[in-house]
Amino acid sequence: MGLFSFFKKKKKKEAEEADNIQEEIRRETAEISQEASEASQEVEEQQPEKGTVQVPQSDTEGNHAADEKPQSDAAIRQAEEEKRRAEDEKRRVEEQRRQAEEERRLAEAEEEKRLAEEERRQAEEEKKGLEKSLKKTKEGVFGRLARAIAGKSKVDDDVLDKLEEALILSDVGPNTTIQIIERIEKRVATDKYMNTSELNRILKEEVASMLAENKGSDSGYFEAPENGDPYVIMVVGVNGVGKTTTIGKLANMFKKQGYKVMLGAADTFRAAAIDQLKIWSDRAGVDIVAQSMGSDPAAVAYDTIASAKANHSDVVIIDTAGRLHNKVNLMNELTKIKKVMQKIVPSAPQEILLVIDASTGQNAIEQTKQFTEATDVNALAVTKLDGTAKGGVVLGISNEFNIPVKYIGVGEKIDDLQIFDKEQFVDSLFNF
Ligand SMILES: Nc1nc2c(ncn2[C@@H]2O[C@H](COP(=O)(O)OP(=O)(O)OP(=O)(O)O)[C@@H](O)[C@H]2O)c(=O)[nH]1
Ligand SMILES: [Mg+2]
Repeated sequence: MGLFSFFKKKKKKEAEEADNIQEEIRRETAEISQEASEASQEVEEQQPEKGTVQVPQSDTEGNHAADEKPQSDAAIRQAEEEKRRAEDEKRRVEEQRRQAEEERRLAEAEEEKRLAEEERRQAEEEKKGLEKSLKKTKEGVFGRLARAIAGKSKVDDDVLDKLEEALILSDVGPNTTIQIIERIEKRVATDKYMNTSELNRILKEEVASMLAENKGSDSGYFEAPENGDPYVIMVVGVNGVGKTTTIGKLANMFKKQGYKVMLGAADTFRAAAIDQLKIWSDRAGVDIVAQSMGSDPAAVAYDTIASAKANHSDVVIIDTAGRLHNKVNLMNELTKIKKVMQKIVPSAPQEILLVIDASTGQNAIEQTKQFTEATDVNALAVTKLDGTAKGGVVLGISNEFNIPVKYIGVGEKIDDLQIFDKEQFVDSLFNF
């Protein structure tokens, strides 16, 4: 569920309110109709029965009748007047209802337009941010490639060699580079007259379709459990990759989407790590559960989940330490954290998010291998794309692992996190 779902929830509430108003108007109309029909019944009762002639029965009675007649005429007139008024009122209320309905329809259309516009603007801003953060990758390597192939009339072996070199240098990784080159070779073979200016279009198409084949790299959002339990994200990764920063950015993003977020400071190795997460929780305006330095990370995780459940939080994000000396230690620690969380929320953690630093290039791929062997990582966040020329590593990771790259970090600020969009990424990367 994303931003759009949040707005949809808001719209649903507004529609319910509008329905209540409509119901009130409908009730009012029904009451007035009832009054009108009572009034017209009264008029009918006052009127002499059709076909009967009223004959005065005696002189005295005749005198009486003469006295009563103007009274009954007045009553008829009054009843008729009442009926007219009731009918006028009914018309007025009906007109009001029609207008309210019309206004509601217009407001709905307006809101939909505003939402679409907002989404478009956001997408545009993200694309600009992404292009800016990929600047180094593009200038460093693909820029060199662009210069090398400029002026060449067709895509020949020399051009393909330079492309291969560029992909390797931008840390796409050997396996993915080979796949891309093979695809381009096929295209060149079928389309003999392809020129170099078409190369970036072809690259975009081929890389996008290569990534699309990896079904593991879809989706950016999450589904909260149906039973009201929180969705728990356990964040893992080696020292300094940007775990805590990414947690702060995620907390901010989820909060903005209307979710209730709680953070757990289960990196208890350093006092500074706890303080750092506290600062992010303040910035994002979300709750945090922390204990003192050196306390058991599993106990902190347990407290966080218990507190999140009691407070009806939607999302819990658990920070973990990056400095465990070996794989066995790491695995034991993470398993222990998982087990205690499951005592409260059996499906927790629904997400184990591995954070990797793009600027470490092939090391990031190696870390992904190691962590996926040690734990059930099911989502990836690639950080620091803004400061590196090794942005190509995202392509390699997205292509070679069956785990979706969900988020990318494009700066140190709270808003510098994007939901990874393969197509948009490829489009920005090969836009030279
Ligand atoms: N430029 C840039 N810097 C980032 C990004 N994400 C994190 N950083 C920086 O990377 C450094 C380390 O980030 P942390 O969030 O502390 O990393 P960590 O993984 O929690 O580190 P440990 O707790 O020591 O294991 C900080 O200086 C962050 O500001 C990013 O997307 N872009
Ligand atoms: Mg940290």
